[in-house]
Amino acid sequence: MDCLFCKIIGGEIPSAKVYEDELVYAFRDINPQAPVHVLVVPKQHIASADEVTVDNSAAVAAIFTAIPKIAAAEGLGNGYRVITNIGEDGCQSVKHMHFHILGGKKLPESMA
Ligand code: DGP
Repeated sequence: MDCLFCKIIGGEIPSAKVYEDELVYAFRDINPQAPVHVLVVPKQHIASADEVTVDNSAAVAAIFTAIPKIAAAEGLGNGYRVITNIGEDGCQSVKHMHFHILGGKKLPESMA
């Protein structure tokens, strides 16, 4: 499968890793939109959050267990935002589910 984030997880494409466990990989976004901008992805290829099922939902639980650890390590004690884009209207550019952690400043109130 020709998937950019699968290649990053596999080390074929370099990334600035910030966290890894059995199910989860997290790395800095190449085009940061806030002082802290980390992408958290399942090691298993899941195309988007719209593809989550009871059979693969352990990956989502693992991601949301990792997120507070990453946020603490990044110094985001004052708050942060977690976003996942889905499909065409959601402007998802990479078809491997990922959660953006954005923080390090007061974020805009508007989300859309
Ligand atoms: P989205 O638009 O939600 O699909 O977000 C995809 C993000 O992936 C976007 O913020 C930029 C980031 N990105 C794309 N290619 C690379 C890459 O090769 N390395 C890293 N670190 N991030 C990438």
